[in-house]
Amino acid sequence: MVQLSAIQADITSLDVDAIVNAANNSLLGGGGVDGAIHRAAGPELLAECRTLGGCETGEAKLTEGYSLPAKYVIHTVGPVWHGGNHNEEALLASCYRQSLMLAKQAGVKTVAFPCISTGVYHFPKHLAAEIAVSTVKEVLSNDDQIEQITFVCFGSDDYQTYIRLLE
Ligand code: AR6
Repeated sequence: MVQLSAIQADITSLDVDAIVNAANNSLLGGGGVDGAIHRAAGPELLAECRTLGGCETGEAKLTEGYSLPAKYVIHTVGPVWHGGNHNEEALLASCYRQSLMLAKQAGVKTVAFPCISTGVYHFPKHLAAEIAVSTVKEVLSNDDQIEQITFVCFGSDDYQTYIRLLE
């Protein structure tokens, strides 16, 4: 039975099997959590990302974690919020689904997610949290491999939202 929890933390500090990165289509780094992950993982991460040929929105790709405590980084590209009529909700759900699929293929037991798309990409935070929790629950309802999912919040508002949704 998978355990879901929320913490307020820097995702790069977490000692889990895989952390998820909220990347962009190039997979070549950026600001926000993406920048933090690349800084903490070191230049080898960018070198591996260069071999991947980018990533479609709603899809995910896996790399090593290099200097991170996490063994793997799962890079996923969330949708930019354009008002809600551009398939944003389904694309965000797809990020969580595809990331978990790669985690399962890699034999991962513990995964930490950031609040994908809720920074520079402006997805409404509460709606994003609802999609994150419901999609993860749905995907893992019949799974006996993944043991722990951590929703990593940078701000205390996100943290309070997740705590309430996980009650
Ligand atoms: N640990 C955990 N969460 C973090 C950290 C961290 N170290 N740093 C920021 N956050 P964003 P997006 C939170 O903008 O909206 C990049 O430039 C942040 O507070 O990082 O998916 C990429 O290259 C927010 O709640 O990602 C893309 O171009 C959440 O992470 C673009 O931003 C996501 O914010 C992706 O935008």
